[in-house]
Parts: sequence; structure tokens; C-alpha cells
Amino acid sequence: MKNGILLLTSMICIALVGCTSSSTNSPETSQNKAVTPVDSLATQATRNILDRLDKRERLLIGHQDDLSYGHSWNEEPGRSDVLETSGLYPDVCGWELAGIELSEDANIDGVLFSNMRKHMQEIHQMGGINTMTWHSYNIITGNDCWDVSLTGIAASVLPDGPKHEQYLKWLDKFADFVLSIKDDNGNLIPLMFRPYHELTGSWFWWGKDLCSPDEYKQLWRMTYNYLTKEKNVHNLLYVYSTGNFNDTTLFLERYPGDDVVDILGFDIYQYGEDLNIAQQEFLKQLNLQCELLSPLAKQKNKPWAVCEAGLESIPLNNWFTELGKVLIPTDARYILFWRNAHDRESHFYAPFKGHASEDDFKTFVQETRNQGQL
Ligand code: BMA
Repeated sequence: MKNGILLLTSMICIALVGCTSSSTNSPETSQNKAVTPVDSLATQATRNILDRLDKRERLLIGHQDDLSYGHSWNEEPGRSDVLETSGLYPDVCGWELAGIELSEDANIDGVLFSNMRKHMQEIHQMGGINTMTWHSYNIITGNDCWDVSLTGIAASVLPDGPKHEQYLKWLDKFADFVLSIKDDNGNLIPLMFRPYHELTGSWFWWGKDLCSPDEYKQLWRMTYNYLTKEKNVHNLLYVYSTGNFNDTTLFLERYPGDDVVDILGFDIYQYGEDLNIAQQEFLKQLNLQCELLSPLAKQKNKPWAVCEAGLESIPLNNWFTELGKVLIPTDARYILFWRNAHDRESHFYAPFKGHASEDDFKTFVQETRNQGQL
């Protein structure tokens, strides 16, 4: 217990250094109009997060599940692979809610929701930002969201669909959890919510070949309207994040509307056996998507981000600094690296203490911080 308290105290001190904005880059995307959440009843703290993203202090660094576990450790108070490699806690921490809809105690990756709540509070307390996905189950087959054996799952949860009432019950459980994330004073903690992501691919039940653009938009708007109007959830910022795209037409094909999206973004990973060729392709694609999204976001007066990214196992020792050369000069607000599983040796996307990419990651993080002082 004593160790836990000491670690938490030092964690907050370090994090205050890490997360406090020290200098402000002039926002390249702002049209000098205040950016306000699409939810007109959003809490002040939620407004503050969007305002902070709009002003863009620098590229923020994110990591999925960072305080909960890392490569070969699980729920050890104060630990963070990002801290142990870069010297600073991440600015943004990602969380996964799949399982909440079935009243499970833990999510699909084994994170207890009670621990998740505690870590969300810690991140918020240290000046960081929480974001979450919800890989909700396939409501017809009962399997996970990667079961794409049937089309029509999205259609089935829409108002005229046979699974609509059941899906609203799932949203009730999701809302109950979101409304339980409060600070020590009982104030709701803001969360960036990235529902139905990677929609340009077809590996989730809400993916491209599994529903029509109109069904996707209805699904999003139904979710937004139910949470804000029926459940009185007002601590969310809504993030629309595609997979890969080569033009803005594809990016916008399923875009549900400026009135229900706060932040734009994409998820992007490096795949491919020949590492050097795959890296060049990845960087080229990243660059293209940044060049397409930055002006679009500016036109829409919304911040944008790289909502998920990574190269599994990081077998390239220049991966982060090469990524930085493309991303740091843009006006992306944050990048979130995917999780470091504690129970799967090669499933990690940020380095851990002793990994060969540690220095490269540290240099990259340092460069994001120097950016603000340029
Ligand atoms: C995937 C993998 C899975 C995990 C899922 C949701 O990319 O990391 O192991 O269950 O994300 O977090």
C-alpha cells in the first residue's frame, strides 16, 4: 500500500511535467472560431479538452491501456511502459469497453472495469486525456465484433430492426459506465469516444461491406442521440476515425455529419513481410492521409488525430523517428500507439524497458516536445 501511494504521488508529479502545456504552437487548423463540442450540453471539462486540442500545444503521445498493463506486467501501481522508456507518462490513454454491454467485470482483454475507472481518474488527475473504443459484440451471433460471417448486424440494431431494443440496453450499460467516471469532487471526467472505427475496412460488424453508408450514418446518429438525449451523457467528445483511405471521398462516404462529430482521424498500421518496403509504403500512406485530412479538418474547423497506430513488435529501430519526420510537422493533435499485451509476447506497439527501440522512441517523444518551442 505504501509503495502504491509513493508511486502514485511520483506518478502525478512526473505527469504534471509531462502533460502541462508549456508553449503553444499557433493552431494551423483554427479559423479563429471557437471550437465547441457538438453536444451543446457538454460539461465544461469536456469543452476544455476540445479547446486544448484545438489550440494544439504539440503532438500529444498516446498509448492504449498504458496504466493498466505493459509487456510482461499487469496492474502494478505507477507502472507505464511509456514512462519507463520515454521518461514521461503518455498524454493520452486509450481504453476498450467491449464486455460492458454483457455486464462483464472485465473487458475482452481482461482489464477489470473497476481498474479502468481508477486509471481513467489517474490520467485525468495528472492532466492527461482519456479516449475509448467499444468493440461491442456481434448482437446476432453472440460472437465478438470480428465475426463478419453475416451482414445486416448494423441494420438489425436500427429503430426498425429486430435487435433495436436489445442494443439500447447495451447502450444503457455503456452509458452507466461513462457516467460513473468522476473525479474526486464528483465531477464527470471527459472522454473521447471513438465508436464504429476503421469503417473503411470490413473486419468489424459495422465495416464497409457489412452495412451501407446510410445504415452506418444512422447507427452513429442513433448512438449519439440516445446517449446525449435519452441518457444525458454529456462528458463525451465524438471521434470519427476511418482506416486507410486514398481520397477524401472515401473518408467522407460514411461521415455521419458535422453536427455529431467533434474530432476527425484515422487508424493506421504497418503490415508487410519485407520490413523496409513496408515501412516506405506505410510512411507514404501516412503522409498522404495527413495531406488529405489536415485541410479537410481545417475546413470543418475540427481537430484531427492519428487515433491508432503501430507496427507489431517494432522490429525496426528507426520506426518512431521516421514516423515523426512525417507527423510532427503536421497539425495532428495526437497519435495513440496500440497496446502492449502482458500475456502475448509479440503483441506490443510501444517499446518497453530494454527493447531495442527504446532510444528511438525516446528521441521521437523528445522531438514532439521540442516542436512547441520552435
Ligand atoms: C486488437 C488486439 C486484440 C484486442 C483488441 C481490442 O487489435 O489487440 O488482442 O482484443 O484489439 O482491444
